[in-house]
Amino acid sequence: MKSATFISTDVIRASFSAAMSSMYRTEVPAYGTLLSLVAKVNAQTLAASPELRHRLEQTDTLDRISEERHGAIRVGTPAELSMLRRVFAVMGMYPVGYYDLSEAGVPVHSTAFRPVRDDALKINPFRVFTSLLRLDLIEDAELREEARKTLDARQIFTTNAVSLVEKAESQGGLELDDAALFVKEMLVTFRWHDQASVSADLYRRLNDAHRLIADVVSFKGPHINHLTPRTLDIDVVQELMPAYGISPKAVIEGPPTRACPILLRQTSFKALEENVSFRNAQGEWEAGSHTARFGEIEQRGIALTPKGRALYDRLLAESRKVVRPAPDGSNADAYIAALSAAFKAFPDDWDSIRKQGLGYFRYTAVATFPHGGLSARDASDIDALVALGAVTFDPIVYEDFLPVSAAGIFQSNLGDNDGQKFTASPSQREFEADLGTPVLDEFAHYEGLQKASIERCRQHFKPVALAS
Ligand code: OOG
Ligand code: NI
Repeated sequence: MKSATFISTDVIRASFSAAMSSMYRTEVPAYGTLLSLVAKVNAQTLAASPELRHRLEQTDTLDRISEERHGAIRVGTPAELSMLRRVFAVMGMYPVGYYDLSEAGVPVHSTAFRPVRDDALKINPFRVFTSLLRLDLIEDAELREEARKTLDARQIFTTNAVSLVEKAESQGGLELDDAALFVKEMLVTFRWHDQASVSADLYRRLNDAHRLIADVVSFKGPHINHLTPRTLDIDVVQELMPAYGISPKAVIEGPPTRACPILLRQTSFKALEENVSFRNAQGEWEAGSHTARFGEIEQRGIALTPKGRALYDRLLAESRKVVRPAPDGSNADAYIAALSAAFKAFPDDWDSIRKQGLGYFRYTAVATFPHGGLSARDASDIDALVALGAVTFDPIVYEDFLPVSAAGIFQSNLGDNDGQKFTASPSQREFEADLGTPVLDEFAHYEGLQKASIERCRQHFKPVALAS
């Protein structure tokens, strides 16, 4: 019997990412503009910094940059979330991290589906920030039930998509034709619907409870709400956006501008007001509008250790105590000044970040370094190897998200008067039960990558240690 040739999950993901990008470019033309702007700035940044280009080449991470984007969707039920987990697994994407947004007044909790292995990230790092609506946070019991009924009645996956997921699971992969069909069928789930599945009246009531509830409940599917390209210099893109006809939110989320980028910096343009129709009591379509889809860009920096992350969280909180960024941007300059002042306490050179254990690094043995030049003790001590120039180190890129930034991005799309408060109630266990699996702990994962690279260096210089 001829054995099946399965298409690699990385190839399916790359193909899906490209298909989503081209769909979103048609749906939201400003996204296309943003892509060209980011490509231009990235090319300029690389041309101006041969050192950066060299490090990206050395770590085999240059090519992925132009392919790199993340998207976001919001679903309404545990069944939708757990089916998504199975869908993303077909593309080699797994849930990493738990984000509680209720703390920030947004009634969802989330994870990020993304490739995990290094080689998979290099081929295509596409990720999807996925939020589950917290119906339990809707106070009005009647509205909550109406929302639940509406959600339970919809099917966001095509019949073909579901059978292909089942097929991939039972055979252990998909062959070429099935993989192509899978990508096509899955696009249907993420596309935009300009006809709401609820009445204008229910939409209004959901919207009054929270804009996001209306966004999740009122449509046939969880339209992709943004796709975010990665830039190598977010300050330049932010400054150039207006000249390209795009008006960005007033402040960049995350850490301030630094010589050594940490974690993640993001900025977005406001959600578009789009025409949507609702059925009225007579069954006729009525014109209305909905705002959901927006544009975002991001710059990624080093993944921080729990110690580095605690420092980051503390400094961010400190600066927000001084100035809280107003949604209308009126105090943007004061916020940026307070942020920069607070972050003076975060070392801004790779060596200090490394020595103080604030960030994760990948260590590489310098192949040409003579083994004979090392004592056995030095050969097994990573700090000694670094000091002697026998080993180099590169920051491990943060591949995940930040809840405060995510909340800022959510908020910038909710308008100024959507300050509804929800009781902060992280419930990772419930989320994982709904998802059908635990999420991967991001810190443990980065730690593992760093450790493995240290072990490779030790192995490389082991002959010395054994010889003496
Ligand atoms: C997701 C917002 C979070 C990010 O980059 O932090 C996000 C959403 O609006 O659904 O995408
Ligand atoms: Ni985003």
